[in-house]
Amino acid sequence: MTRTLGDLIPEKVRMVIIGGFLGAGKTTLITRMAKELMSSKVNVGLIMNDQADALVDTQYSHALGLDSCEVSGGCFCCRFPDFMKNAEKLIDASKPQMVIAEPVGSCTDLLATVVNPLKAMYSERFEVAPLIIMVDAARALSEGFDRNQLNGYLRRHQVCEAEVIVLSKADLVTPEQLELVRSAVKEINPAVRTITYSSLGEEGFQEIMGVVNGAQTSDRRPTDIDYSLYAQAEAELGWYNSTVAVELVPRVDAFVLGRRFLGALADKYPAGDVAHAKIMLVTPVSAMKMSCVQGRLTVDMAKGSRFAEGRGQLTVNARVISSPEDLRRNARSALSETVPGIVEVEVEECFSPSPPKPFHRMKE
Ligand SMILES: Nc1nc2c(ncn2[C@@H]2O[C@H](COP(=O)(O)OP(=O)(O)OP(=O)(O)O)[C@@H](O)[C@H]2O)c(=O)[nH]1
Ligand SMILES: [Mg+2]
Repeated sequence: MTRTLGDLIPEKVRMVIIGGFLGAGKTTLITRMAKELMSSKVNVGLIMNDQADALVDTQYSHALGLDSCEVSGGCFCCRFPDFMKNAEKLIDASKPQMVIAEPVGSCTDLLATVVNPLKAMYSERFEVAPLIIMVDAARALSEGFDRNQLNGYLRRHQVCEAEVIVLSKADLVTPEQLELVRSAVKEINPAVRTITYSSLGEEGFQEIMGVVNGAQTSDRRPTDIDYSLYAQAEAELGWYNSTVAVELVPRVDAFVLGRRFLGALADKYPAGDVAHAKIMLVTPVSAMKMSCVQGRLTVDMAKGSRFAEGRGQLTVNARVISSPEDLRRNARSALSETVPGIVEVEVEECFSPSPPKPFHRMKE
C-alpha cells in the first residue's frame, strides 16, 4: 500500500517559494529566516535548486547547520517530480512544519509550473504560501525591467507573477531611488504588496516573516509568458560550476583569496554582465561564501574566522552573460592565477541552460 505523507504528519506542511533573479539575496534571506524559525521551535527544511551540480547555496546552508537538500540538473518546474521527491525526503527525515524552496534565479512562470501543480495534486499534504519574489533594488535601478532586453524580460515576468515582492538591498540605494524602483514594480504589477528589506538590519524582516509564517495562501492566476523569449534570456547566460580540492598550508586569508579570484573573473566582463559569481571555501576550520553581483563583492561567513587552513574545497558557481567556452576559459585562468594549493578539479560543468520544458503547466 502506498504510504501518504498525511499518515505521517497530522497537519499540512507550509511550502514557501522564494524566487527572484540571480544574486537578488534569496539564499541570504532564506537562511536568516530558517535560523529565526528554528530558534522559535518551528522546524524548517530547505530545498535549493540549480541547473548543475555542486551548489554553493546548499553548502552554505549546511555550514550554517540547516537541514537542506537540492534539486540539481534543472529547475523545479522542469524537474517537478524530483522537487516533490526531495520535499518528501525532507518531511520523512525531519518532519518540518515548513519547507522553504529557492528556485533557480533565472526561473519564472512559477505559478503555472510549481504553485498550481502543488495546489492541484498535493493539497492534502501542503499549503502553499503566496509566491514571494525578491528584486535587487540596486540592480533594478541600474538595469530596469526592459522587456526588449532578454534578462530584462525575464526579471519583468518574475515581478509580473509575484504575490509579494521583497525589495532587497535597500541599504545600497537612497530612499528616493527605492521609490523609483517601487513605482517601476507597481507599474508592472499594480496590486502586488511590496516589502522593503535589507539583510544588514531589521528593516522589513518581521514583515516578511509575517507572510511566511502567516495563514495566507497563494491564490493568484498565472500570467502570460513568451517561452521563446524566456528560453533566449536563459540561454544568454553562461553557467559554470566547479569544485576544486585545495591544500592550504600555511593558512590563507580567505577574504583575499575570494577577492582575487572573483576580481580576476569579473575583470574579464562588463560589471552588469556578471549576474552572480559566488564561491564557497570550506576547510576544517572555516566556511566562507563570497559573492560578486554587478561587480560588488560581499562576504557571508558561516563558520570560523577569515583564515582558512588545511585540506578543503573551493566551490565556484558563476552565471555570466557569456558563451560557455569563454566563461570556462576565464574561470580556469582565474583559478590558476589566484588560488593557491590546488590539488585537483573534482567537478566541472559549463553550459548555457537549455530551453525550459516544464513538467506541468497549469494555467488554472
Ligand atoms: N548590501 C546587501 N547585500 C545583500 C543583501 N541581501 C543579500 N546581499 C548579498 O548579496 C549577495 C548575493 O546574495 P544571495 O543570497 O547569494 O543571492 P541569491 O538570490 O540566492 O543568488 P542566486 O542563488 O545565485 O540566484 C550575498 O553576498 C549577500 O550577502 C542586502 O539586503 N544588502
Ligand atoms: Mg541562492
